Amino acid sequence: MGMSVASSAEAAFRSAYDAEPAGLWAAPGRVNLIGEHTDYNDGFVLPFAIPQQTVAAVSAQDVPGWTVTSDLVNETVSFGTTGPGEVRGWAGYVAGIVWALQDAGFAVPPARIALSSDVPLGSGLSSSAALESAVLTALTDLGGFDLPVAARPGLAQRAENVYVGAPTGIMDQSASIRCEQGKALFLDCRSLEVEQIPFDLAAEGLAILIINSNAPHQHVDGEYGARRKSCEEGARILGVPALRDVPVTDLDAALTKIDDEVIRRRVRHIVTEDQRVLDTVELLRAGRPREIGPLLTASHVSMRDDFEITVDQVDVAVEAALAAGAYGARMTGGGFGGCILALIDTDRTEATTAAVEMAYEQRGFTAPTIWPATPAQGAHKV
Ligand code: GAF
Repeated sequence: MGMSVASSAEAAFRSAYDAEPAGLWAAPGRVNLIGEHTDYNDGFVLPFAIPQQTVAAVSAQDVPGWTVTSDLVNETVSFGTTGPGEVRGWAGYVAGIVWALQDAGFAVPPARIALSSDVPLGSGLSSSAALESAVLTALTDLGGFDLPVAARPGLAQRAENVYVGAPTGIMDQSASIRCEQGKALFLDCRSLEVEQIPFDLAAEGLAILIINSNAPHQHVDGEYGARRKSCEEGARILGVPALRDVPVTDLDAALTKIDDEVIRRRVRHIVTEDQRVLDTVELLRAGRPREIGPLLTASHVSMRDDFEITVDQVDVAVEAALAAGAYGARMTGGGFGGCILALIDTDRTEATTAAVEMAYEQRGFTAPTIWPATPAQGAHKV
């Protein structure tokens, strides 16, 4: 799979520019094992990179400016130095990376870029972070910049927040850039410290199944921003810098200080979710991966009832996977559609897949797409 995306990017480069690229840089999508909407609350997340990736084939050019093409859209876009928002659509993510690097003081070399990707778009698997991270890694290498890996996700996040204008946290770019093969990335979104948690499920006879609900994303941008505002309001009422600063042992007392019923539920999700991440990490460190199942499912219930970011299609997939014997299942990513993940015994792959497909058919939903996920490597030169 990896090589074919790289070959496609290379072929797209040749056909657009009639030349060979100087190099190929790959960056993966991700699933988040647990820790949803905690990143912008300075909390904890535990994503891992998936084998699906975006590859950028890139060469420096001697004329000023940047040209980018993608075999997904068959469109070529050229731009010079721009400010936030000036380049729109998919190319805006590329222009955003150039802008963020320049804004950080780097002299970005003029370049030609060709992109290819097999990260499903708009499914909550971070196709945009994969694109940003591939381009950032490529331009950083080509420019010979002294930009430590730990500082890169923040720069890509700035491209997304300020240039593209999406108020997202730092999880997705961190996952795409910092994940390692066979590991889940335990990230403290305040200190940006990471711990690579061994996550070799195959050795335990376990698998993570990704179930793409194929449900159309609805109102994602507005709802995401609204959740973020409610969390900030909760922190303000409680007098803490961020909801990460409310220990789960103080939760009941904290909730009595919040009059607004909706904000109370949003706060409860974040505070309990941070604790679930810590508990999951403990169990994985202790080599007890099956036991994380109930934490995954509790996370889903919290997203469904307290944070209110699920839709019927993802709830049905979770229920069907659990009924088929999954240890745990939850929606992963920003919400309002997208993917769920289920922790299962490997030999239950077909039965679980069939159960979810059947449940979708009975409800008259568009068929889901289901495949097993293995933790892959973060951004790198191919
Ligand atoms: C999206 C955002 F981009 C992330 O920053 C994160 O908030 C996630 O939703 C929810 O956990 O992927």
